[in-house]
Amino acid sequence: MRKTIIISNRLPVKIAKENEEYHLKVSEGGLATGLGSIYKEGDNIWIGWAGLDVPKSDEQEIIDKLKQENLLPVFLTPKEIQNYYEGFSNETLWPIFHYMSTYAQYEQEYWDYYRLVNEKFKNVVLKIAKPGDIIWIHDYQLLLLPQMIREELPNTTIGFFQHIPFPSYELFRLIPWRAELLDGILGADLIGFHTYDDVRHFTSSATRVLPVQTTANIIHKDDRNIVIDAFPMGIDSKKFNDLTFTKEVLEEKEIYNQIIGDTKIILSIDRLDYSKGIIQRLLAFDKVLADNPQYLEKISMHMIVVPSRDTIPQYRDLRDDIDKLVGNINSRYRTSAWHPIHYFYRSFPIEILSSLYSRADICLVTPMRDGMNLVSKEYIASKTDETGVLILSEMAGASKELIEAIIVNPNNLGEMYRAIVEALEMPEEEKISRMKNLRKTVMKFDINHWVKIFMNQLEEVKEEEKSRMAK
Ligand code: GDG
Repeated sequence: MRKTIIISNRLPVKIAKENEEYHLKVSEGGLATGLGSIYKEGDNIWIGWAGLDVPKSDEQEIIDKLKQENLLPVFLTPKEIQNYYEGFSNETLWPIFHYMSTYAQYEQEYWDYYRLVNEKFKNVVLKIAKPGDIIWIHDYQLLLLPQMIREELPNTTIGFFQHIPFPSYELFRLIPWRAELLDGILGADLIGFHTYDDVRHFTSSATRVLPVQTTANIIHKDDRNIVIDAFPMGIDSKKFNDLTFTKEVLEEKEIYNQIIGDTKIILSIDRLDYSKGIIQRLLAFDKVLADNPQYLEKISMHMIVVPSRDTIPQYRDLRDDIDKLVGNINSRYRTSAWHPIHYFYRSFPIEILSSLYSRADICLVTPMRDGMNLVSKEYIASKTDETGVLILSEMAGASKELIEAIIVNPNNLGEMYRAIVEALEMPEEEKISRMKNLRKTVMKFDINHWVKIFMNQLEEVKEEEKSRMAK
């Protein structure tokens, strides 16, 4: 029987040790839910890092526990995590792929570990993969894996999807190991990105760096044809829609309303990351307060920043800069009864997110670069009353689909300022008309649709390739 293998850096599970025993909590995140229809079936399986350092003596216990959930772990040492994940993935690839080249580190040791860990993943895959299987690899931590598997199992069907942007050639060429990276990705039969711009950038880098030819969105390499295409990812829209009607969320919203009354809420939710444009967003909000005294005590920004990668210096600096700026703005404008910014540096349960999404008058999503950005879609799916305004950066992949949002350039403070004022003053009918259209898109093109079209196209591409080879 042919099976499907999903591979990503992290398994969709949280493992914690309590009272000498390991406990699992399977993730309810969008990707895990969407792929749940695949990896939970029959012999299908999801391979990834278990997310914690496991002593050798405990490995079998973890393997057995995960097996019940159709999950298979790759065990990584702290040194591997430090160099492959925090190092090459997050200090080399992440800044380059998000156009922040001055942050990039080019360390030979990072690269050596990146290759070694991709090999480690390959070895786990080879323990269970058979030639006819379908393999779907996710994201920038595993760029070498498609070709590593291809060399061992030439006829396997391999799909690859990258969740972050692919930069223009002028940025990508800065990486000393650019040819090896492209070679690695091109081991796949189908390569997916969120947008056509990413497809274009990838294809352009491949033709400039490697001896390959292209016809439309097909790259010809050696005797193989590889298809590159855009698959804009959706969310579990129904879940976000339905959550807003649950008792828990309605109660949360009620408590929140009692505290803030009819203050207009501008919502901002991100992981701590310099690609998310958090500082620029605060500066624009500061200008709105400075130039519009009529809004004082009438509007508040509710800002959640989820701690992330705080072992990396730029992330710690960013956290300190946010702390300072929020303190500065609050101390200048606050009154005893009102805070301009409610800032939280931690994560919240999804019910709290849902109550905030559905209550927020404006959602301000202004990344400097973002592959897609799911927060913008979660806000829309949660606006079941069909009001609310989304302000969205043109640098987020989501801006290609969510065209009824107010689209801004996050480098243009004046434009962001005007967008916030426009959203605050927007007539109710216009808000509703925009939100209705946005909701049509988000509810229809959800995560299940995304998984289905990627998997269907992967099978089609492989069939065509097989019949071409047979000729
Ligand atoms: C990468 C790409 C692409 C946030 N705060 C809390 C919380 N969240 C959840 C949100 C959302 C997720 O985190 C963030 O997703 P994004 O898409 O906005 O950003 P990245 O993490 O950078 O994701 C991105 C994505 O991959 C998918 O391809 O869109 O461009 O960078 O789902 O809801 N969740 C909970 N509590 C919080 O406080 N439970």
